[in-house]
Amino acid sequence: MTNPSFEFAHAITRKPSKSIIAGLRAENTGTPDFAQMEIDHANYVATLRETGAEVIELPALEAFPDSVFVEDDALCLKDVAILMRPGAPSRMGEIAQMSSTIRAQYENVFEVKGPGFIEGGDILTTAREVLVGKSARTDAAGVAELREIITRFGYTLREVQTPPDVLHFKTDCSLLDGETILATKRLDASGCFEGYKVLHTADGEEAAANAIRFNQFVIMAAGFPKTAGMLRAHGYTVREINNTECAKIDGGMSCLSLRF
Ligand code: CIR
Repeated sequence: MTNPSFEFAHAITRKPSKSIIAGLRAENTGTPDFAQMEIDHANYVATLRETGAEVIELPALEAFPDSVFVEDDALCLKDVAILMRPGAPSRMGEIAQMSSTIRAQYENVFEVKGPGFIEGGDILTTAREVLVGKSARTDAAGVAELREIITRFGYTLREVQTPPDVLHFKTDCSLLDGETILATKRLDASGCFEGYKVLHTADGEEAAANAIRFNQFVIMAAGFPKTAGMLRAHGYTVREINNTECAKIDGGMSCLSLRF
């Protein structure tokens, strides 16, 4: 019996474009080094493939600096996929570029048509529900439209709140297995994970929270040794990937793929 919240046969990624140096960011911490980013991205894709999954690698899109962050473009569930409606105006055009790939993989495809906004980074799918954090990119109308679509397929959506000044809900959390979540203390303190087992990122390592469980691996950004050690002590097989360049534009491990 597979667990669709972390056992995946497929992933979609998109190569970084040179324009990524103009990617959106909350604060300026330096220009991403494109050559390093290409190396990191190749490592990420190779790690996904190492699990046996098929990875569909899409070509770079120079017109969309943030298009490497494909997670924000769609929500891929077991039997239905939903194209998102990004709250960042510069990212809206990414959806049309993702649409045909999603439609080739799924029979049931829906689109969030608006007027609301919603980005995939604000959505955490667990074995029992779909958690959606309202944020500066995801509003109540966007959440309501997604709820209306996925309820028809038997999913339960629970609306929660992304912490203030945090880009996306999943900037601060990830799924580790069917019942276990890795989260920052600040997000867990909101009470949104009641009923789950929660492991906390180490103090000062909050940026480690954006990880992914992909088949046998927990894939996380390198440079967070206390959190990586804690996960290994809990029995997870951890793979660390350099994320210094994506981090300059607020991106992490989950943002770089769609998984299904
Ligand atoms: C943005 O601000 O949209 C990009 N620079 C980063 C997107 C990260 N995506 C994610 O957390 N799912």
